[in-house]
This record gives sequence, C-alpha cells and structure tokens, in this order.
Amino acid sequence: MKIGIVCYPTFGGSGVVATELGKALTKVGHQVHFITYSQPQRLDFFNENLYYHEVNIPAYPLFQYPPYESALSSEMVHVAKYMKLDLLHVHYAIPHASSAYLAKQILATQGIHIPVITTLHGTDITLVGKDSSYEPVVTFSINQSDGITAVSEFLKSDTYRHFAVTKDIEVIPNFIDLERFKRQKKDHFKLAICPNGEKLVVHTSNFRKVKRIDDVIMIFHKLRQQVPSKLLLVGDGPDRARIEKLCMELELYPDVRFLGKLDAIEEVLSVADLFLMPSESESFGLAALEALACEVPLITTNVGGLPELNLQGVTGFLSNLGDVEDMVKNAVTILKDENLPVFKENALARAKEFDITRILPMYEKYYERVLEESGQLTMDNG
Ligand code: GMT
Repeated sequence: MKIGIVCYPTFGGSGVVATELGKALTKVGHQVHFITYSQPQRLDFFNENLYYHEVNIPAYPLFQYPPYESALSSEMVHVAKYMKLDLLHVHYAIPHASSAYLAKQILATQGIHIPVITTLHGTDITLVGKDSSYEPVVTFSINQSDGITAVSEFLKSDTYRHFAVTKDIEVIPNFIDLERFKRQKKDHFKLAICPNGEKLVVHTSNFRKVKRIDDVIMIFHKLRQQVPSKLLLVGDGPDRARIEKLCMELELYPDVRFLGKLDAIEEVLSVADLFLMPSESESFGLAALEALACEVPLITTNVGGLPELNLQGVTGFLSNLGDVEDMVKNAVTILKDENLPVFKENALARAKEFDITRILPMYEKYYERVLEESGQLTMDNG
C-alpha cells in the first residue's frame, strides 16, 4: 500500500505515534510518505519505502497568519497524485482533517479518489477542538473522513459526547516498540544521580497546563520527606520556567533536575523507579506506556484513558485529579523494597499488551477495510 501520513513533526504524542507507525509500516513493505512542515523528530532512519515531503509555506507581507492549511492541502494533492497514494492518514484532527477533506475534493475533480483516515489523539477533541473557534470545522471534517480512529475507548466516547459525529469510530490504542523501550543496564548513570541509593522519580511531558506539573512537584516535595528520592523532569514547554521557580521556592535543589527535551528517553526511564502522570486530561498517556515498557510503575490520575492503561494496584495506582496526598501515599507503597520488584514486573507485562507487533496489524486491517468500503481496494494495494 502507498500511504500518506500527515502529522505534527514535534515531540508531541500524536507526532510520535504517527512517525513510529509510518516507520513500522515501511518495515512490513508498505510505502509511506510523510507530509509535514518539518522533518518529524523521530524520523531518524533510512528505508527505501520511506519518503518525506515538506510543506512549503511561502511568506507574503499580506499574511499576518500564513495559510498553512491551504499549503498542506496543496502538498497532499501533489503527493497523492504523483506518488499514486492509496490513502491519506492524518493524525490530530486540527487542521489536518479539514486540509485532507479539501485535498480529497480537489483530487476528485481530477478523477482521483483517495480515502482519508483521521486519527483522533486527545486535545484535538478534549480541549482545543471543542472550542467554538474550531468545533464546526472539526465536526464536519471528522464526519467527512472515510475512517476515524481514536486512541482509547474514552476518547471515542468523548468524541460522541461533544461532537455531532455520526460515523463509527475504531479504537486503536497507542503502541510501543519493545525493542527500543526496554530497561537497559545503566548502573553508572543511576549512581551519578542517586549516589546514596535514593529512589528515582521521573516525569516526562510537554510542560503544558494540562499535565499539572505543579502536582508533580508537590508529590515529590512530600514524598522525599518520607523516602529519600530524586526527581528528573524531561521535556520542555510553557510551564517550565514557572515550575523551575517553584522548585527553588520549595528548596528542592539539588534533588530535582530539569533535563529538557531528550530523544533517548528510554535511557532515563531505565534507571527510574516511579513515573508520575497527574494529568488533568489524557486520552491515552503514551509517556506512561513508555515508562511501563522500561519496567517503571505509575502514579497517575484516573482521568480520560488512563484507567485503560494503568491497572489499579497492579501497574501502579490511580487517584482523583489533584489528590496529591493519595498519590504520595501510593508512591510510598510502590517504592517499598518488598513491593517495587512486583510492580516492575507487572509494568513490563502490561506494556507487552501494547507491543507494536500487536497493534500494527490493527491499522493494516483498518486500512484494508476503509479501502474496501470506499471501493478503492485493488489487486495492487490489497
Ligand atoms: O497534548 C498532548 O499531550 C500532546 C498530544 C498530541 O496529540 O500530540 O498527546 C495526545 O496524544 C497522545 C498520542 O495518542 C496520547 O498518548 C496523549 O494522551 C494525548 N494527550 C492528551 O490527551 C493530553
């Protein structure tokens, strides 16, 4: 099959899922064409089936806001036509689903019929997409997609709850490459951070309000009064400067370290004992799955799709939003020497359920179904 993948090229979860999916598809023989405004962060390998097409957005003094959606639609038209794509798979509805709709209409006028699949990832539905500035376009373009997937049952329900979506939504969860995300022996690294045998707590995110990093800090602040521990914060975003200040005010240095954006996140997770995700909203929680794969138990909220990943008392614990006291109590339980090995083992077992080798065929089957339903399945792509 020849598949066009449209996504955000940044470190965000939707871009990571789209890029890893595309890479995996090329390894099983599909031809994948990424259409993005810059090289996706994780598109870091060569494969003869992999193509990258950059969206060109010409500047013009009249444009206070360069019309990215038009440029993206045009690039989709060019790539679909000249590369003879079988389908377009767009990740994160805004604005990719509406740009794909426009591209599809343009191609149809040229006798080219190409189905569009939209994958809903989270804030495109739960936060940004609901805003009246976007809602009519999001609803319309989701309904116009030939296929719709969501990354959790929660996200599927939330889409029906908040948008007048009339089509079936297929749930295909986030996945993990266990070849890459596995616990590596990094004793020297652990010793450098925790020289006196302290427990290591990790949080990774894009430092947005929705991640509630204040709660991460408060959990750690209270935890270290009971269990000698250190905190590593990975990632960057709008809340970082404020949070660094909070750490100074609480006199948490040098027990807290901000590592910024890191590609080899699995190296940090390999030395972690606990992962914190006290998010206000989380459609799936890919970062938490990455932690599980590296045998790191979880403290999360019980919001969104997190109960579909984190199993209470098995892979970690879930608490009500903002219940820092409960999260601290649970963290202390996990970190007890007699409990930690069991949680670590359970973490890996749970991660294996989301192994890419299990999830990739779900996408392939769904592609075939959408192609068949739209009358585009031929011997060539089938
Ligand atoms: O807002 C973010 O955290 C980034 C966002 C994205 O789309 O880039 O992540 C969402 O998609 C991920 C991949 O499907 C999910 O694992 C995350 O849970 C989801 N984030 C939220 O729902 C807040």
